[in-house]
Amino acid sequence: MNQANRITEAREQYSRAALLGERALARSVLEQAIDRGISHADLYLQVLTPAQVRMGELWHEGEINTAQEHLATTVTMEMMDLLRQTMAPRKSLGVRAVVTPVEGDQHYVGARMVADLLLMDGWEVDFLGNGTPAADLAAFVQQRRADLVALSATMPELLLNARVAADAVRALRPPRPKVLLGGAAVAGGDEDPELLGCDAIACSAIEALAEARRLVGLTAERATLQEQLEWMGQRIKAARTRLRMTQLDLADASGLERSYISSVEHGRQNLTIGAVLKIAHALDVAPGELLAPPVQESASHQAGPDQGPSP
Ligand code: B12
Repeated sequence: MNQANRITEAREQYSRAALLGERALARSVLEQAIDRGISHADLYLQVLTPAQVRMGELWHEGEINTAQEHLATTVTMEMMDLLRQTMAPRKSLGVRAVVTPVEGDQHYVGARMVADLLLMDGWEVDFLGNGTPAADLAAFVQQRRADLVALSATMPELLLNARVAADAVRALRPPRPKVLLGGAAVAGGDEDPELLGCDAIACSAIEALAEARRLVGLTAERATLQEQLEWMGQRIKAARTRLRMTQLDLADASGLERSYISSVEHGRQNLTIGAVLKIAHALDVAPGELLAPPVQESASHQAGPDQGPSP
């Protein structure tokens, strides 16, 4: 069975277990997936996320009631607690993020996922499970000396609350934290960060990693798509050669064509998120590491030595 089929199987088994509230079964599905070489990032983005969306849809369609939905969501949060304990974070980046849903938004699973992906990427993270009033949030991030506040908004009608929170954070005395906004409400990519009072908007959890690093000065200015593809190609090639793999080896391990890998390494291929995840998994690196541009060390943020080669 190839890796894509293993992930599909894990997703289906996990959805069933979570819906039934079968914690032990859900846990064994995830443990088995890890034994089969599925990465934590894949489990988050390709198993837990779609399972969670499916459960919520069943609830919205009236197929399951609120109690069943809450049980399933609780199982997913518990499984994320377990996965967090077994993940191997990258070397510390020396930066701190506060991640929170916007006030009034009860959807917190996506925010928790972003928090965990940042943890995996080497951030210190404070996750606030519920939206916090703007003044309290600002006071908290100042006290924690956070470098970044990541706001998660699922419902467009709550974007005004994102603006209020962002304004409160941006009114803090310097050096104030940067504000990154994401979540389903802005996933279309049409929102203007300035209008929403934020420093940046990221359309997906994967994009969040590169954007978060950029905002706190761990990377260069916003890259063009072509630059980003070239950096990624160089990082992939460097990781592949470090593992003494040929392009064909990487193609086999990731389930992609060799010609595709060649285009990627030359910065000529606009990869899908699925392809990034497959390649990251085959190379055993965090997806964010492949997306991150070369690290520029600043006075306040010393990057770790494991950031990969600069092109
Ligand atoms: C599960 C669910 C619920 C659960 C939430 C459980 C929980 N505690 O989180 C419950 C049942 C409680 C719920 C309640 C409601 N829900 Co609901 N819910 C969903 C559902 C099905 C899935 C949400 C989810 O968990 N997704 C999984 C996570 C992992 O995905 P995600 O949130 O998108 O996060 C990813 C990215 O967006 C990104 N991301 C997330 N945050 C951030 C932050 C940053 C900084 C970045 C960069 C990226 C990022 O990374 C994540 C991982 O990939 C969605 C529909 C859907 N298909 O998405 C509706 C949905 C969001 N809900 C909806 C509604 C209407 C409601 C209710 C108002 C219903 C009601 N009448 O009571 C209430 C909530 C009211 C409120 N004040 O919040 C609507 C929203 C409509 C709209 N306005 O756009 C949706 C779209 C369903 C629909 N089609 O009608 N819901």
